[in-house]
Amino acid sequence: MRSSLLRSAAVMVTAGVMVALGTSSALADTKEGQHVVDVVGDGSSVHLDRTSVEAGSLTFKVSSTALQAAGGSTITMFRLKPDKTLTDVAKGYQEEFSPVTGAQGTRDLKAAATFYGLADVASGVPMAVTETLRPGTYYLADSGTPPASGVPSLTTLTVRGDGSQAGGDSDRSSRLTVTATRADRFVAPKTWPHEGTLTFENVSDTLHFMAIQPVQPGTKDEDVQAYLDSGAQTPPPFTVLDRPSGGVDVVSPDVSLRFTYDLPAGTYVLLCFVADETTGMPHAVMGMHKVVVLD
Ligand SMILES: [Cu+2]
Repeated sequence: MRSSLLRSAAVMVTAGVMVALGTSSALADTKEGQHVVDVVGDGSSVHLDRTSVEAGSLTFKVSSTALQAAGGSTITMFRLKPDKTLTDVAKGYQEEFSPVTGAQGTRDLKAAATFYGLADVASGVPMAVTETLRPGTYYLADSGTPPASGVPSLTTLTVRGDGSQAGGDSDRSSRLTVTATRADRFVAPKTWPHEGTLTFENVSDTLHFMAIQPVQPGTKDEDVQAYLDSGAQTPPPFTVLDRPSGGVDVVSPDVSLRFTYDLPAGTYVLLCFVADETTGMPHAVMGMHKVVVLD
């Protein structure tokens, strides 16, 4: 799900700049096997290397053929709640992106489905998500380049089993935790390793995501807030042109996942643009941003 003003602004400015990174060591150690699913987005659809997988702790290796300058991939995975339909999700999705109906959109999306990430990626900048999934039908979409009207196409993943494996854990350990809180804030350490695995947990009662956007060194949260408050349609003065972004896509309340990333060292800002369920105001404008330094 994508409604990031900053990201859109950055995309405009970086158009034509191609970012290519080497193979990530943090990502290269992902074990191959039945619990790994390759997920490739192209900006508007998702391709999986399998149609079904056994329940338990699963690692999704998420990559994209879309350049960051073209918007990259925004890959969402969800499961319908009981008695809900894909039409309910589509309705919430379309509402979410209008300032007028954003609040209703968040409420409808939360009621219709449980969201499990996955990740915001671009060509040359893969990420991985590890989480425990129970048996059921899951849907994946890439809204990196959303259609002018309608909703992105869906790819289905069947998670098999009787649930007995669902308690399995992964050997992928995380060194830091980012918490999306009930107060619509990110709680996270100020300094991170530039590559590794973090735990992202949503302990609030609404939807959140975590875009990781590069910013100029010295950028402060007050600078980010001032830009957001200004309503400017031009890129922020702290925009960075030559470093990739990434992020964890929409996560439902009480869902946690592990996120493996490899980004160039530097200063970044964490942002969430989900609409508040009452006012429709994007969480970032309400203060859900946090500047961190990756070293
Ligand atoms: Cu949020």
